[in-house]
Amino acid sequence: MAQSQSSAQRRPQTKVLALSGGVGGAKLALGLARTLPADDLHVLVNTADDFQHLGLHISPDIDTLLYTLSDQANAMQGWGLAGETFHALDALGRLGGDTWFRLGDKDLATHLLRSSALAQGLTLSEVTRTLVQRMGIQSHVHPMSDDAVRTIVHTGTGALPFQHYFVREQCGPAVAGFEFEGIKRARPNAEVLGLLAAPGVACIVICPSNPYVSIDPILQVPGLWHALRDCAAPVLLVSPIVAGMAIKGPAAKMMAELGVPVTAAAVAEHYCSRYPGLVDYFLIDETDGKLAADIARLPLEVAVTSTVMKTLQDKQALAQFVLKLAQER
Ligand code: FO1
Repeated sequence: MAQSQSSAQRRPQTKVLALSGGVGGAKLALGLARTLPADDLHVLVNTADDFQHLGLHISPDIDTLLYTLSDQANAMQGWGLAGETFHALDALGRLGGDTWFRLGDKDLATHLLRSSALAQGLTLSEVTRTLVQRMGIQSHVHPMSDDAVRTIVHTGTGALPFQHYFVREQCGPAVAGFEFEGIKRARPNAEVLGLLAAPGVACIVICPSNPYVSIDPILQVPGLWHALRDCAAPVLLVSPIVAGMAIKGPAAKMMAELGVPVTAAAVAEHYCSRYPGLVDYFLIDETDGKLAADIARLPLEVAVTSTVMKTLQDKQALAQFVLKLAQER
């Protein structure tokens, strides 16, 4: 009598794992969330932008994703909540407190709940799961690690914690390099390792986030990029550089300051050289179609589509393109 297969083995590969950080990543994550059956999307989020501020533990990339997936985000800014007020911050300013990092009144509730939960000994994954449930989000949101990893930006005028570089200095100083403090002892998210070891993953999507400060910190958590590479599912990466520019954020400026050509080809080279065998498909925008042959010399397949996401329709169209490409493999 043949051993009947478990339901997990019988179900086809339907789960999608997306790697995301920042605003660009959250856009494609939203497109995937609005395209897939609710329970099938897992998002692995960068936490190296996290920092302690005013006694609060702030997790910007997690919150940008949560607010985007729950349709609460300030769409113009990409981060923070729509319809926000800043009465608490203004009152803090009158008392001489730090107001350079704009914490809205409603946003503060998230930081207060997270900070008190962490202070009670919950892990970042546990408090993120609570926030996901309370915000009515169906997708699964996984911090890359529950251990502290902090991006330090090395600049011509010294080393800066990430938010000091990104917000207080408004990405002004020229970057010379990045360091992820704590990364060597950071343990990868166990739930994601479990997902990658099981047969249910249909594809892995590396969203169009900043390679240096959003995706590299995730991939460099010990054991993680190898687990992604060794998973049977294809890995598809969407270039964050289109026609020599970053859609949003300092990626292009950072590349120029590091002496790297600001092209989709250079992004492909970044990943192939650091994570050999990881990326199966590299997706570039139609405006960069002429680069396809050049990039295809690298050990990956190149696909050309419209990768600029302005509307929800654009986000869903790109998500559908990615999922279709993965199925064809
Ligand atoms: N980005 C800014 O440029 N200025 C801010 O004042 C700011 C406040 C802020 C508050 C909460 C939050 O979750 C994100 C916030 N961000 C702000 C964005 C954040 O610095 C970046 O989104 C990430 O760290 C990089 O993607």
